[in-house]
Amino acid sequence: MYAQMVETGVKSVKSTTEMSSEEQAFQARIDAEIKIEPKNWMPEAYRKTLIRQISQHAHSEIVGMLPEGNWVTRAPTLKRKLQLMAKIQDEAGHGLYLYSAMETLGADRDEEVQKMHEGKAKYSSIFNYPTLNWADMGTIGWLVDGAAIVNQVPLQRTSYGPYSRAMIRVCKEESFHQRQGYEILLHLMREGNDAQKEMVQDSINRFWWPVLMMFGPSDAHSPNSAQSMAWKIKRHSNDELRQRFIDQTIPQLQILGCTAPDPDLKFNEETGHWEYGEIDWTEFFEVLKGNGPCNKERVAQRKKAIDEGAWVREAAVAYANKKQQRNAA
Ligand code: BYC
Repeated sequence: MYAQMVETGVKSVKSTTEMSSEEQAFQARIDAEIKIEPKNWMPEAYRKTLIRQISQHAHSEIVGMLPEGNWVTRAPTLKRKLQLMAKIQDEAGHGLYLYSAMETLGADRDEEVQKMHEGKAKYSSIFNYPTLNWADMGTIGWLVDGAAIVNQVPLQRTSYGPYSRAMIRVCKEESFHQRQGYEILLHLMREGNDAQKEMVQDSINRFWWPVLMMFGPSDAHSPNSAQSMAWKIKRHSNDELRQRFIDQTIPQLQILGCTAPDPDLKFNEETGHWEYGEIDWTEFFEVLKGNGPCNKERVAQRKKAIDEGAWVREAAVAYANKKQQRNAA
């Protein structure tokens, strides 16, 4: 067992006897489903794990605005443009709640953003793929936000209070995103011409596998899962959530009249689950290393936005200082 853990990079979890008395009391609080709040004592590794996960999550929301932002000027109707702009704005809001939750752990927002710009902190792999046609806006809402919901619904019960509360609000908005995406595709499939229907299938073909990768490496190769589940930061394993997503998505795919690009996809009557083919983990790890189709472009765009927005942040700070001085006088 230990040899297998070393081979796969899975980190081991401390047993109760290996824990200090403070750690035991902390774990007992978690086991009793009492939320951990910013002023409570917490193991340094718990704090670091949360900063890593919440910052990655926040970066994903912000970088996630870019592939959709690419289509605002080309949305086919005014209604679609308004919906898309509202969705992108929601993602910015999600990023802000999450950065705030991360700051309650003592992390500095600018430093964490800088780490992402230097390639030291990750954001979701899915946003390193290009958006090539209008149907991609539907597919992102339906599949990408759909996968995000499956991952985030259990995070509403995560053990850290501020993260859990941010997730409750985020999940409500994600449900609207998922439905608006599905509606775009349904409209194209029901009212569209052959070229528009082909555009939907092409979009699903390109996004299907990268969306399945959003749930992270398989359980046997997920170094952080065991400890994060013991601390109830994560409530389900990566593979469990991936399976849940596939099971709920295939019936929606069938209603659309489209197919998944997976010849091994089949329903197992005995288990009641859809079985799926092998995920290309080489591609996943290449994207994580910065070698996906759009990694460089996305990071460059974020750096440019931060640099060009510096004067706005400086002006806001100067105004706040001036107001404080006036109020004091
Ligand atoms: N992409 O041990 P593991 C959205 C990394 S955006 C990149 O399983 P963990 C939306 C992982 O970080 C959705 N990296 O890790 C926005 C770790 O590397 P480090 C974002 C990934 O943390 C706009 C290594 O691989 N959602 O909603 O236990 C428009 C080993 O993995 C990915 C979240 O961030 C990936 N896909 O589990 C539309 C949810 N997968 O950090 C939608 C919160 C794994 O050790 N995060 N890695 O260097 C989580 O639930 C967990 O962090 C994960 C990974 C399930 C993603």
